[in-house]
Amino acid sequence: MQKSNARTRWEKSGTAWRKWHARSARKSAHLLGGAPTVVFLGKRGVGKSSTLNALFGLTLRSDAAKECTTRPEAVQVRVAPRRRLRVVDMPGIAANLQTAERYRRSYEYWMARADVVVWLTQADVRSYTQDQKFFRSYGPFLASDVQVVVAVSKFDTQDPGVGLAGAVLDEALHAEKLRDVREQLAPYVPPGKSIRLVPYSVVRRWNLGRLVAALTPKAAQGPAPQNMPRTPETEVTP
Ligand SMILES: Nc1nc2c(ncn2[C@@H]2O[C@H](COP(=O)(O)OP(=O)(O)OP(=O)(O)O)[C@@H](O)[C@H]2O)c(=O)[nH]1
Ligand SMILES: [Mg+2]
Repeated sequence: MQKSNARTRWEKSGTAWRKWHARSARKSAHLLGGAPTVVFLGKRGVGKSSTLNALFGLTLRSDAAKECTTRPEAVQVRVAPRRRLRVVDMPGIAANLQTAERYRRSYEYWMARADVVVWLTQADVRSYTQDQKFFRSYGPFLASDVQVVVAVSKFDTQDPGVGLAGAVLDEALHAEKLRDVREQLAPYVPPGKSIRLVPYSVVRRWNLGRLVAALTPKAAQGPAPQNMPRTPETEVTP
């Protein structure tokens, strides 16, 4: 019993140290003009890679049938003439028990380095257990100043009219869905952290502008830096 308490204390202090270390690294990266890091997370197949492709004209692999992204891919993208972000496409969580454990280190690594976490949950699913478990397990790796965006993907499956010219949007349905998502996730997001919800659809290209606008962290919304690399860069990471 005593041993397990000691172990828990050790694990907690390890988490605190990693968070402190990652926060210092983020601060120095910002001082050096580094791009803020935006990490895309969510269950398998919610549309992380497709969303990044649609938002930034990338060519990340996506798949309609089986688990697809197998390692994190970090890419520098331009969101305005002198504004760039480092977006990270993550392997989805909970495809099966083996991969859930294998990707643990990647989630910890990137949660600790994120300036903004974009959590995708898809509009046509009303079960949130895995989403809740994720925030409960990895929420402690989020620094206090990290912003959380909950992107409600595939909204066309919920309201087939979204994005179609002349279609009447079902505002009551949108509000009901967003209220449900917020109520289900809010208790599991670390205390004191607010979440911003953005519904959107890649296939209808609906609300993509609002999603991009939600990605720039408040701390980086001042004057744009002067020196920027000309081409997207990719990185190999855990
Ligand atoms: N109906 C609909 N389907 C979408 C939308 N966005 C993505 N999809 C589909 O969702 C499926 C999965 O997309 P991916 O981008 O591979 O999902 P992912 O979250 O990256 O999956 P993993 O890498 O396995 O974690 C593909 O068939 C996409 O075409 C959308 O807005 N609406
Ligand atoms: Mg993917």
